Amino acid sequence: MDTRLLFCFAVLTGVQHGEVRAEHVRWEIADGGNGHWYEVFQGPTDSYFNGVQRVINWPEAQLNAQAQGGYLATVTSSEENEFVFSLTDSPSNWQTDGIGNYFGAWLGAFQEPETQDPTAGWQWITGEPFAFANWHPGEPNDLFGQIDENRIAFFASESSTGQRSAFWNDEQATRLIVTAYVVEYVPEPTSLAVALASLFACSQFRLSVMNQIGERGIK
Ligand SMILES: [Ca+2]
Ligand SMILES: [Ca+2]
Repeated sequence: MDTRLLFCFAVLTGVQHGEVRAEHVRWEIADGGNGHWYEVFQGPTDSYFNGVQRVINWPEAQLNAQAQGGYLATVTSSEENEFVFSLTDSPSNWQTDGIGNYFGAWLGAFQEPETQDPTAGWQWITGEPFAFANWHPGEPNDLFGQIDENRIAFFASESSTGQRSAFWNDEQATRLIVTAYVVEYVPEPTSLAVALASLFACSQFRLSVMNQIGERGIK
């Protein structure tokens, strides 16, 4: 078969390839969003620490996010925060330490290790400006100055914000209490354009084949 025909066949039958999976949720531009896709994951079924199943630390969560083709969600506005939190707002994505603290999903923020001021130097892993923050009352606190907490996860305190909230806590990167993480995906901007251009090329090719047939006549 002509390689161009093969290519056209591949394009026409393979447009679905690489499409975002159904469990992804898009923050629609029509709804004031950025058009990105988001997905909540939980830690491995066989991970277990201190009575909590599916625990995962921040570095592993980020590695998994990258393996999925995304990154831990970067939450750069109150609107994005509400949207991302809403995806995680179910008991299965939260764990308690048994003394009134509730730990939600990891987000894609970090602070250089050993930063003395718990509020200083926060960055998003994408390099987007860290201009918005939604700290829980009393956070970030490096656990009252005792531990270098340099990552961010959703957090709630039963006495003040209930069992789930859109507030953030600074948390140790390697701590095993968080069981969920949110992956953000930027859609491939060229995929649709490539498909459309390919379809146009295919239709042009088909026209030229038809013209050649017309010129030669069908025998
Ligand atoms: Ca983002
Ligand atoms: Ca903290």
